[in-house]
Amino acid sequence: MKDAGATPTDRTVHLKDYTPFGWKVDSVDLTFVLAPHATRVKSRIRFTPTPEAPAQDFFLHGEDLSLISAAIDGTPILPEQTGAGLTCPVPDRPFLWEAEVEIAPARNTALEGLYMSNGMYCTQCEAEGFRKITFYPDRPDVMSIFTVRIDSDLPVLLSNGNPRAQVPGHAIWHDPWPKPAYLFALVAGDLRALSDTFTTRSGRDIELNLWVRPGDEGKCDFGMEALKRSMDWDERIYGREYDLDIFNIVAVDDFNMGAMENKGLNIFNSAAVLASPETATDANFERIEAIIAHEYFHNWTGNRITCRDWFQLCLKEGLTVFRDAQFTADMRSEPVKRITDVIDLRARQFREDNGPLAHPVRPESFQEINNFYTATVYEKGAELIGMLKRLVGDVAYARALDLYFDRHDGQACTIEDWLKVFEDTTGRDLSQFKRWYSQAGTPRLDVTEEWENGTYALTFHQHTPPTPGQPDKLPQVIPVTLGLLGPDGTEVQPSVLLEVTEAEQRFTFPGLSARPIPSILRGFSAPVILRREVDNAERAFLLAHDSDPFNRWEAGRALAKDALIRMITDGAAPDGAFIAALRNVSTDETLDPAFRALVLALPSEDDLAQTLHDTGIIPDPQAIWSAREAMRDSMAAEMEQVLADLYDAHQVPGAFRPDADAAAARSLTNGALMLLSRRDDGARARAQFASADNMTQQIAALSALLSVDKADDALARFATQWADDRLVMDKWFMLQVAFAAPQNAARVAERLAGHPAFDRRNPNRFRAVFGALAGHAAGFHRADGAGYNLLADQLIALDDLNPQTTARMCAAFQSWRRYDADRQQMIREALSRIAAKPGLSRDTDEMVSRILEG
Ligand code: B3K
Ligand code: ZN
Repeated sequence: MKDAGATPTDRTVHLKDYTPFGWKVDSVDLTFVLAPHATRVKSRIRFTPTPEAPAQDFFLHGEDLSLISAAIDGTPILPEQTGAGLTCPVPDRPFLWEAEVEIAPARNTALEGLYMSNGMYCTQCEAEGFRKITFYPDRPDVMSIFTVRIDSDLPVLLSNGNPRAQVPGHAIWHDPWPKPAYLFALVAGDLRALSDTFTTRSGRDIELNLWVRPGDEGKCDFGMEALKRSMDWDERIYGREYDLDIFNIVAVDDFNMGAMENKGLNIFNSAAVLASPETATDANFERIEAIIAHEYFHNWTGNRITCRDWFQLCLKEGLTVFRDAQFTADMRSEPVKRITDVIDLRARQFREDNGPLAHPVRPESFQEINNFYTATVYEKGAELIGMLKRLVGDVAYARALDLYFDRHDGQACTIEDWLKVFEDTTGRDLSQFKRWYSQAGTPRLDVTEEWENGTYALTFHQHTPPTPGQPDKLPQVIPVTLGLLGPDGTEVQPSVLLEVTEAEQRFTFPGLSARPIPSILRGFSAPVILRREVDNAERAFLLAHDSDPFNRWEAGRALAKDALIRMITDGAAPDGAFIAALRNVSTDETLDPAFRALVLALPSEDDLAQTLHDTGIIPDPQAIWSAREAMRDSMAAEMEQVLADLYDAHQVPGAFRPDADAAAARSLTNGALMLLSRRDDGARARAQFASADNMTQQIAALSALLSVDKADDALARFATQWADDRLVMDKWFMLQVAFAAPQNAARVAERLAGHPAFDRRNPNRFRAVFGALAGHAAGFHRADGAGYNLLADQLIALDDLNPQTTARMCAAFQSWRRYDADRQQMIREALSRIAAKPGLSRDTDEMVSRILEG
């Protein structure tokens, strides 16, 4: 094995070094005797040499394990151990490996491997956590059949697959589907289930359980319904049926990310699955539905077909994000889903792609793979699938996917395998498309136009800026969906797909009676930055007339940005024409209220900072903050009556329902409430807070009161009402930082970190406070560096406990080179202070170095 003998702090793994493992694992039998400080794990693993693999030493990964005993074919052995694993001589024929190790789940605050959360045992093995449970070839291309016995007095004992025995004191689980170790899971605790059944289209009854801690039983209904909708959707749309007798989901309070797709035993951050009308917002419901779907869809895209190595992570993640987005679009509104996905893509992925952390969708090297579960791998990875589908068409896409499932079921695959099914299905050469996987950075697409004798021409010029380690880029294939509108707003050229493959390329449209107005990159058909000289009259025209909802929203967004940038750079007054255009859209009752709410929301501070930076201006976070405030004041003043009418007209009567229509109406009324509070001193918000019978309305009212600094009473009442609800209290922590005035944000975060209910060990709580600080651009970038210093202190303290969450949150500093010399200097000092911490984790070390050096 490549990393045999490497020390944990010095290992860069390269895609080009991939070599297959020299043994096949025929079966794995594990026995767990659970105890918080001394869990015993016995393993019996059958290995068979694979003669076709290159010769290599036998090496098993293992970290933080106390080896009690090991034997080969019953003969005790003394393997040679390093911090990364062990090695020993093995016979050149099939053999049985047996080992017993001891681990201490109660001391595992990293939340990777086997750990404890509120008295419950649970696991997180992706990417490389299984090696903290027992010695094993912990790599995704080693797939095997697992049988697991759990000995414990706890009432609920779960693992992957189907149950074989469940009696007081122990349980046995058998998973008939070969899987890599990263999909292993174990849960044990005093849990309650909401149970249900799903009948597959071939008529098999599947037992479904959503397991929660006592007290959370009332928050399971929505998750269960979402699961059944996901199972049905994957059968209908992708022809994929579930393949075990039972599907378990467990909610865990302490979890590093959203959820995990372990075979037959998905483990969820409780924030990503528990919901009731009283405790969860519309946004929470939508996110929960998407994550349940995402993890369920992994059963085929990830589990039945997995990744050969971790460089191929986007093979399962990009595809599964794409599938969950299709699902959400089907369940809710397709245009609204697309617009919100693009907002998120620009906020997180474009930021990553345009800074020191830029990396290809398929990275070529890493030190710590957990640092590559990024917006680029996930969200840009999903965009690549969307482009592929656009390029080959829906029918060919469906045929290619069928071939992928037929050809690769049970295998650990690569991006080459994935592209090959498209090539074989369509006959198309995808070698240029493949550059999307290897070239980092967001392509810039400059467009110029000509109009002569009834012919309209568009010339595209593509260029991708340098990124760390990649100074020069080749042209990529960019699918550009285009429509042309006539002067009266009718469509003279319905949507067509242009394939831009050259550095420069021209397309002509003859036979037009008048110069058309182009609607370019409809539906955001490629993840690029489109640049074109365009005036505000044309933007207003598209906002009023474009038949493509995405570009309609995009035109409004461009108007908003232009107005705000003029306020920031020239001290201009808020643009009356922009506000008039907003008034027209927001009162157009033919439009989806959710779409109107999106048009009313201003571009984020970070978006404006990046836009300024792209035009060569150093962004001043305080000036950006003030411009948005002033714009909101003007919107509220000039649209007061319109907003009041919207607020009244779209109230949703009756009991709370989390469906898309009701959520859309609430997003519009609550968007209006936010602005109206600037005019009525918070009167409406106070009334809504007092009468709210659901969290969406309560949080919207509280946020509106916070935004006008009138929330003291409401905050106190909220804290009393929800003191015992962890997830709701996370919102209480988060909102106070998010709505603090810029000069106060760091101070509020620091005060909250001293609150008795603050718990650094709980990632949700830590992120509630410090994720909110990092997201508060003007507060985080306060001129005296208080935001930087506080976050650095907190990350230094967290690193000993939880390297994964610490490393992730270092990304708050990634855009540092945009800012002025003083801020850059302060950020460099904050990062250097983190880097100098004795015993810094490999995770954090890699992130800080990349940010500083990239
Ligand atoms: N596959 C997991 C993420 C694992 C993250 C490991 N650091 C969740 C998901 O993408 O579905
Ligand atoms: Zn995933």
